[in-house]
Amino acid sequence: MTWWRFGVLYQIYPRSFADSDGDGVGDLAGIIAHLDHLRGSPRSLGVDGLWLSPIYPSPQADYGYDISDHCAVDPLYGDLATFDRLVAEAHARDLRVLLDLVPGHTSAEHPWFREARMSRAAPRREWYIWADPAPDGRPPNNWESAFGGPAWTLDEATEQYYLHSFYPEQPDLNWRNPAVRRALGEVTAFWLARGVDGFRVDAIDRSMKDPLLRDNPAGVGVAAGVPLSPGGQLPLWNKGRPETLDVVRALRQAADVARPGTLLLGEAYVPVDRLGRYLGERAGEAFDLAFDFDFLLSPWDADRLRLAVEGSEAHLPPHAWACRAFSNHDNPRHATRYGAAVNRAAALLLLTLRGTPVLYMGEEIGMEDVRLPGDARDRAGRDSQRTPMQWQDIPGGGFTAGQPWLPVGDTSAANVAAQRDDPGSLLAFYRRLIAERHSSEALGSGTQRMLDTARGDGVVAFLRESEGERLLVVVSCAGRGATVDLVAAARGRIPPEGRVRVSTDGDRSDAERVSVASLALAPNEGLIVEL
Ligand code: TEU
Repeated sequence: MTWWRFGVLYQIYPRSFADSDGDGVGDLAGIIAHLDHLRGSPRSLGVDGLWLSPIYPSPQADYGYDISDHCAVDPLYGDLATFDRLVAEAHARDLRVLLDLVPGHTSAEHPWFREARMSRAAPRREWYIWADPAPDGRPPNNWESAFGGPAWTLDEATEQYYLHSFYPEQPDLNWRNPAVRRALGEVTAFWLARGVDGFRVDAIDRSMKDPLLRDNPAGVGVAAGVPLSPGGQLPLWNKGRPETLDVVRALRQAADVARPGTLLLGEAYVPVDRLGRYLGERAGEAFDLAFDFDFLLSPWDADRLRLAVEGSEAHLPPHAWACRAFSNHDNPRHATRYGAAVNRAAALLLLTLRGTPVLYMGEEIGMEDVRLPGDARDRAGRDSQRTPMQWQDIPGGGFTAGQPWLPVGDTSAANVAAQRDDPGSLLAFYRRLIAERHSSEALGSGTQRMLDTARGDGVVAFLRESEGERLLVVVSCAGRGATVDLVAAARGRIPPEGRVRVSTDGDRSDAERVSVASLALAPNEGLIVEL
């Protein structure tokens, strides 16, 4: 089985992971110095791969998602030699490295766009998407940027609007132009030649737009889970277009030519029943994985989580494999959304489900969103979940010796140093779950079957089975104790008793025998039971 099916991925937001030179911003040398946290020592988490949010030269209007040079490292973070050292050090620990590939747009400062905006006849004009103003001078249509406001900005000099799905500083590339496909293919090859193992591919659902530039309708009466634009519009014509599969195929081909087996993990904010479009009809044709945002955006509610999990199992094409995270750099942290009381149960759920789990830096120590005193840095309001990694309980959190670019949260309990050697810590619990996942065939690759627990019980329960191993996972999402009959929920398919393998509840001992016909659960308890 491929490494990423068994594997656990870990997202690093480079600005905020570790600062080696005291400028208050994280950097590659800082990451290298902390690789042991991830893998390679007995106290490591034990993850299999890391994903770095963008490290390329950038004016930082969208903190690196506005790239001005795809084939270099921003001096804030280091240089190519340091990057090569990072890859070597990671590989020496058997830790894979994924970069963030941003195919949909560049920075407005990118030489391609500077050239494109020089004149209507500029050779690279058609690398971006231009349109004449409407007869009344307004934008060509009503499309909205994902961050709010019109998705069009007038270029005064050439008197045409350019399209930007995100900030005006991020003009959209024109993926209908073969030269753009080639250029991004070359970017992929550049980094694969430096040894990277794959890419997380940014905002793929925005890469294709209606060539007629038709107006979007208002999002009235649409199904829950379909994300609307900030102004309430249904992004029918500028997002999730069927032609997007061509873009993914082009990236796949470029990656395979440079290095077969490259992992491509796509980001598409679409309901899970539409993810298949990005995964192709056959394995190896498109993305290997695509984030399940129904899961990430679900509240801590048993019925909703069950639906999200079963939705992905049922809707993904048979060759595909789910990919789930509870937190990332774009959304409030789950410790804050759900409350710290459920951190362990959430970890147990994420790390026992069939599919590749992705951790967001800091969740393993229970980091929470940090409320900022005014002065936001990110215009889209995402600073709170991007604050520095908390290594130690000292000023600067062990992240920096200087002034951190964003304030450091409460480090009194949530810090790596305090938790690393404490067997009762959240960090130790994550380490344990990852180790279980690696050593258990049922958890790594076994089948999954949800038990039909009663609605309102507040319990998610499922079987993970492989030849010779049968595990029952039970997670209570209820803030009160509950007693459930899982034999009935399994329609009699399981024995009435089992043995505890892992529990979120310190009061239970490993190998304790429990009745699953009448299982008494503590509030927000999670359990792995061997049947
Ligand atoms: O995000 C894509 C995306 O759809 C975001 O608009 C997302 O919906 C929003 O941030 C949720 O708050 C990716 C990156 O993850 C994000 O950081 C970038 O800003 C964006 O693309 C543009 O590159």
